[in-house]
Amino acid sequence: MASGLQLSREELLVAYRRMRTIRDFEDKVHEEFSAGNIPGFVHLYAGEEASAVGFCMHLDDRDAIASTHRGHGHSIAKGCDVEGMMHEIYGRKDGLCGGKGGSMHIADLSKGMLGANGIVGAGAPLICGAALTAKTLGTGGVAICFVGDGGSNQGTTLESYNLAKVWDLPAIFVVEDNGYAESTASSWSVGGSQVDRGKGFGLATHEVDGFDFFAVFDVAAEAIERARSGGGPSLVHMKLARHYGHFEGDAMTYRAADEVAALKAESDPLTIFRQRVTETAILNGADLDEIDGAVRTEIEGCVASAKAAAMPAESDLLTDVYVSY
Ligand SMILES: Cc1ncc(C[n+]2csc(CCOP(=O)(O)OP(=O)(O)O)c2C)c(N)n1
Ligand SMILES: [Mg+2]
Repeated sequence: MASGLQLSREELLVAYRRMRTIRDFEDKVHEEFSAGNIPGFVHLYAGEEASAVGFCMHLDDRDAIASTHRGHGHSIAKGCDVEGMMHEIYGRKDGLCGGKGGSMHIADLSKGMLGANGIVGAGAPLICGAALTAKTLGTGGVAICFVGDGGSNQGTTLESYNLAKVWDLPAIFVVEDNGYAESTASSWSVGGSQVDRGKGFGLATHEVDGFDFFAVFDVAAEAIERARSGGGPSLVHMKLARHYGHFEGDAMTYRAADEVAALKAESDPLTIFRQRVTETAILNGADLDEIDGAVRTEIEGCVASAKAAAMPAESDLLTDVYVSY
């Protein structure tokens, strides 16, 4: 695929709409959670949109992704139904997973979205399985795991780097280094370099600016093309940042008082995207404003319909417990 800046007008609008949808979805969930309207435990992805969208723009339904506990952005980018996701987060019966998974277990196998995941480091082994399936069946599919800086220290992740190389899989590990694992700074907890870890296992590696959709899109194109054409696994490391706390309710005492404000002012992936496409006159501000308005209305509609939707019935308690063969 062409470099990000050579994308067609339509493709750029799709990319922006996906990033804007993630942002508004997360801002709305933040608002609704703070008001006490959402049950459970929620981790928001706002600020990290360029990663999910930069990669998933290259994928289709034969490709698989595995996500993390911070999974809404990956799910939206991979094409999960946004209204179904909102209903799921509200625990409604018609949610994407019947209201039984909630924020941390959103999945849609028909879209190749293997799931958000409450277990840190659990995604990497999953994509080895998905990539082995794609390779064995010759589907041409690739499998991508998004993993945090904290998850990158899990043995499961490092074992998966090895397995991906040994099996020569169409697999890509995307290390989303947002600077923290809960409240622990990655500068303190991650030994050595992420890229060197990948090299140590024989993976092709890339370092990319996680705030810049176009940079991510181009690196993703290269790694995905390598995987699709039988060139084996890759690791992509990027620095990025979350706009909210680790979880909703996090007082963020470990972050400097002005850290988030500075991030929003200087490193917001949506602002960077807008600057880039308007500077180069590929799109104009009005194109993007129109999307902003449409997405705002869409997300408000999702919340309204989620609030009006039915909860699962008592009789639903024992369904989906066992697989029927
Ligand atoms: C195996 C396991 N250990 C610990 C936890 C608790 N936990 C949940 S999120 C998290 C931090 C993960 O940090 P990172 O991988 O950097 O992802 P981020 O939250 O920054 O997106 C931890 C330790 C868990 N869910 N699973
Ligand atoms: Mg992190």
